[in-house]
Parts: sequence; C-alpha cells; structure tokens
Amino acid sequence: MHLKIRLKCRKYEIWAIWLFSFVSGLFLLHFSIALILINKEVPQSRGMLYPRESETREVRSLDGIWNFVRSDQANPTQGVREEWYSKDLSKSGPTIPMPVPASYNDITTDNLRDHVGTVWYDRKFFAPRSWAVDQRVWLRFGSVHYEAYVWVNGQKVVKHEIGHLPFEAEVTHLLKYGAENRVTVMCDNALIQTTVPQGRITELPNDEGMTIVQSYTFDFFNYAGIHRSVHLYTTPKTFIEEVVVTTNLSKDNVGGEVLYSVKFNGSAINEADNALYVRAQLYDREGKLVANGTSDAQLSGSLQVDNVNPWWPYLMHPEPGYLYQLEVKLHASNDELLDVYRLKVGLRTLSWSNATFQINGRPVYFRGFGRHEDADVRGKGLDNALMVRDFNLLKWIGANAYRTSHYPYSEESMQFADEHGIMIVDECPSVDAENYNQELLGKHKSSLEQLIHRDRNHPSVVMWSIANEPRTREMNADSYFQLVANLTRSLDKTRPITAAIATPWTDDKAGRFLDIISFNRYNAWYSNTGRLDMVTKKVVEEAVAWNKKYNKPVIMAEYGADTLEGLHLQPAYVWSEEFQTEVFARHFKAFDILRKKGWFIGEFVWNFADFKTAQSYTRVGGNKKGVFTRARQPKASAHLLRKRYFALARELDDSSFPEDLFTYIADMGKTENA
Ligand code: GCB
Repeated sequence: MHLKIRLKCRKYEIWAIWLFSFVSGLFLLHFSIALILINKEVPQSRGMLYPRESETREVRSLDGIWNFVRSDQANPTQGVREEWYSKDLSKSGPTIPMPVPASYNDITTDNLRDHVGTVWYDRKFFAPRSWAVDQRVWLRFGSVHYEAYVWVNGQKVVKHEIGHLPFEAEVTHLLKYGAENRVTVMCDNALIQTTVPQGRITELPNDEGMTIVQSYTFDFFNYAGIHRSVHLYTTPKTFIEEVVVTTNLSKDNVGGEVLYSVKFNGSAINEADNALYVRAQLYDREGKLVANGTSDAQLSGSLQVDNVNPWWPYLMHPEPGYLYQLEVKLHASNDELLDVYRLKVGLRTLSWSNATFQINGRPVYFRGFGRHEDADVRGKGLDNALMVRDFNLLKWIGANAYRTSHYPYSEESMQFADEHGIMIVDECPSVDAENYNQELLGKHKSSLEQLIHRDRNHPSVVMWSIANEPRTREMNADSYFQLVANLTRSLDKTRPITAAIATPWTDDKAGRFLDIISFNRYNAWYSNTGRLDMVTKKVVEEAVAWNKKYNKPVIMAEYGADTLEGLHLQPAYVWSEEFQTEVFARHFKAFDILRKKGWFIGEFVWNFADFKTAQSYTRVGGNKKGVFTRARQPKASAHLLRKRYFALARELDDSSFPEDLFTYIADMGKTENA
C-alpha cells in the first residue's frame, strides 16, 4: 500500500542523508539540477460542496470526542499490518479520549506534542433506518493533517494527502442502517521532501538508542490531527455534485449577472430520457426573489439582476459583504424535483493591470495581515469562538484583507469573510519550496487544484497565492513556477496570481509568472537588527526594484518584529512594544512614499497574532510578531495600526472614523465651539 512506499521513501531519504554526509553536498545538488520537470495532468477534484441541509439533504456532524491511539514511532505501520481498523481501536490497546476537531499535539501532558508518524482515531455512530431508502450517504472531512486513511466498518473508504483541504467519499454501501457503525482514521503527520509543505525525517541517537526526528524550515508548528469537522450527509440518488458561479457587473455597477454551471451525479430518473435541467432562483438579503431562470441542456445558465447590490470589501461601502442566495434545483425531464442546494453569492468584478488591482472598477489598496490558524490547546483545530473573535478584531482594527498564510483556512472562515467583506489572498500549502522535483510539482499543483475547486465561488477570494517564500533562485525554479502558475491560470482566469517572495529581487526567477508581486522583508529585524534608521529607505528601494524588474503591481506581504507583550523599553529596543510600534511607523512612511508611485497596492503586517512554532532559540514560546497576543488581546502596535488602517480607509474609500479611534488628550484649541 501507499503508506509503505512512503515509508520506504522516508528510509531512502534517511539513507540518502547518510550518503550525503559521506559524499559531498555538491553531488546531490547536481543530481537535482539535472532533473527535468515534466508537465503532467493533476487529478481532478469532484463534488465537495459544503455540506448543507435542504429539503432533499440531511447533514449529521461526527464532531465530538473520539478514541485515539498513537502508534509506536519506530513501527508506524503496525496498525495497518495488524488491521486495527477491523475492530474497535480499544481492542488493539488502550485508547485515550481525543476531541475532534482539534490538533492532538497540545491535548495531553506527555510528549504527544512531538510525535512523528501515525496516530489512530475511531468512533461509533448510528445511521438512521430512514437513510436506507433512496439515499446516498457521504462521509466528509474538512481537513486531516497531513495524510489520512479512512475505514468504515473495517472497509477502506478513502485516502487523502495534503492537509487543510477537504475530502469525501460515498459510504452508502458500507453502512448498516438502523444500527451502529464505526469510522476509523489513521493520520500521518510525517513531512518529507516530496510532501507539501516539505520536511525531513532523520534518525538520531538519543539516550535510549535511536529516535526519529521531524524537522522543517517553515516557521509554524506542524500541528496534526482531525483539524476540521467531520460530516455525514445524504443526497438523493441523482444529485447536484458541483455548482460553479461567476459574476459580472455593468460598468455603472447597476446591472448584474450570475453565471452558473451545475454538474450532477447519478443516473437520470428515466433512462430513456436523461434530459435533466436546473431551475435557478436568486434571492436578496431580505429573501426577495430577484431573478430566476432555467438552465440549458448542459445545466448552465445566467441570471440578470437589476439594481444590484455589489459585493464590496469592508469600509469600501456602507454595506460591505452583500450576499445573495442562489437556490439551485435539479429536475428530471418530467419536472420531478431531484435535489436542492443553496449557496451564498456575491456579485463583483475583479480586474488588474500592470499598476492596479480593481474591484467593481474601483482601485483597491490592501490593508491587511498575514495570519495563522493557531490557538492555545486546540492548535489548528476549527474553533468558532476564535474565528468570530478574529473577525471582530479585524474589523476593529480596520483591516480589509488577509492572506491565508501558509495553507488553506477553514471553509467556515471563508464563508465568514464573504459575509463581512474581508478580502482573501488564498494561499496553497507550499512553504519554503526547494529541491524542485517531479513528485513535489505534482502535489503542489494538486494542492492548488483542490484549493481552487473548494474556494472558487467565494467572492472574498480575490487572489491566489501559489507559494510562500519558495527558493526562487534555485535551478529549476523558473520551469517549476511556470508550470504551477500555468495550471492556476487554466483553472481560474477571473483572479490574479501572486506568491510571497523573500529571495532578493536580483536572484528571483518566479516573479515573471505572477500577476502581482508580493515580497516579504524584515528590515530592522532579520537584517540590521535594531536599526530603525535602516527601514524606510530600504523598503522603498526594494519595492521600486521589484516593480522595475517585472512592471507589475507590488504588495509588501510581510514585515514586522517579534514583541513580548508587556516588555517596555524606551528608547525602543528589540522585542519591546516600543520597538514593534516604531518598526511599523517606519514602514508606514515607506508605504506612503510608495503609494504615490501608482503601482504599490498593499501592506500586510506579519502577523495578526502570536503563534506556535517548532522549538528554537530564536522563538520564546513561538513567533511573537503578532499585533495581538495568542489570546487575542492587542499589543501597543495594534492601536497604532488601527489609526493607520482607518486613516487609509478615510483617505482612499471615504469611510468615517470610529468614535473611539482617538483618545481625548487636550483641547488643542480646536474643539472649543464644537
Ligand atoms: C517569513 C515567513 C513566515 C515567518 C516569518 C518570521 O518570512 O514567511 O512564515 O513566520 O518570516 O517571523 O520569521
């Protein structure tokens, strides 16, 4: 089975590392240089509509407390060989309770945090008797990181690789209706040179003998487990499998158009006549029907909307995030209603040039953040309380965008961004890509295919980020990124492509395949540490150089400084709140110089909140570049950033200041008669 191959690869990798130390670094380098990358097709995702109830569908959550076993690190395939999935996990050994959704790493008090390799989950559930008739049943996982193998009642159902993305499989034929069933999941967190993201597994001597060690270059903790909700849902025998929506607006933004295209799954009711059709109805926020129509024979069609309420970003319009509801009804040729699916739709247009990015014909300036899905205890597990708090903070601070650094975020948060008018730069899970090889390319492309398949209908998604800090000076980086960008463009022509690049502009080979250049740089932190007088000019010079090299719009996608909340040092000194505030102010100055040039279109602070990383002597409990603490409370810099973001919104989008933006200090001779 595939797992064994992976483990062999891992062994091979370990062997290769040993060899590497005997021979020389150059040998392997030349070996990888010699590789020619071939453009192979990627597997096409199917289905995966977000599970929603309707008059034809039922949804059941399998979230809760599951049983959990960690494998012996030295024997990761034991459970597969001994077929632990064929009976309750508790019969194969002691289990512990494990919450789903959550990362498993920080739940216990022992060394589970640093476990490398496979872990097992199982739980029981009932399938109602009513589901046995004229239904199909699907088992869907929002995300299991990094690789998942799933069995139902001992039968293999689905395998999925690459975390942070959903997968599903039909289980109709495997369930016992009106009886108890068991779902078993094996999850493998190992990252190697051909996973996305990449990592290394090495065997190192410890006090007891040898142990397996996972390492990676990226700067966030490799949390693992069943990270997002698990659902069972039913569909009719013939059902709506996919809905793709694109929208247009007239030049004056008064007329709107919703183009939809539907795929069904299943045989038509009457085999002799399988001419199914779709009725599409569009409702506004108040539930009023504003457009309806019938599809063509290919199940595609368009709806015209008069006096449209376009989807606008937060603070660009008094009513941001306006969403309509699209109701899609699949009918048999005899008009019988087969299936109903509803989704939210925002009508907006995107356009971009070599200097601007526009939404609904108006130029956008991004005021945003790089973020992480990260929190105390639950790690990367979906947490609605945290998500709502984060959006409240984003709005409080006046941000209009964030990048899903460095992997796809939960579907629930994408829906929330739609509702609140927060623009998303949607990033795939490729971080620090290096040693470009054919297998990596295939998985990288697949991660983008899956991401676009999942997120293509979200109005909040305004850009695809195809990588974070890839090693773009390396040999093969140009052909690799050309292929990745080509695939992305072929899957979605309606959104521009970017990547967050840290390679110096002089050496970069990927920028020419992008529509928008994003660069990450830590002036006064990683370079010229502490030198606040070496920020503004350097930021301006670098942005100008990127623009000159590629003649494309430029965003600063990361800047910042680690800051320990409560540490105050005047004059500003690294790690203090004063220093972070001052670093920001020096960047703001640069951004204002750059904005005047006409092609600088956004600033993203690194990071929204403090987050956990692998253990390192440069990290005190994790990365502390947050404007908010990990508990989501503001540092001093948050108050400064808030003033800037609202000032930009007022200058550029004519929005007003919140009443509490400026604290009263003194009359200053202005307000006497106010
Ligand atoms: C970066 C990375 C980000 C890190 C950040 C840092 O360039 O993109 O993942 O967390 O720097 O703080 O070092």
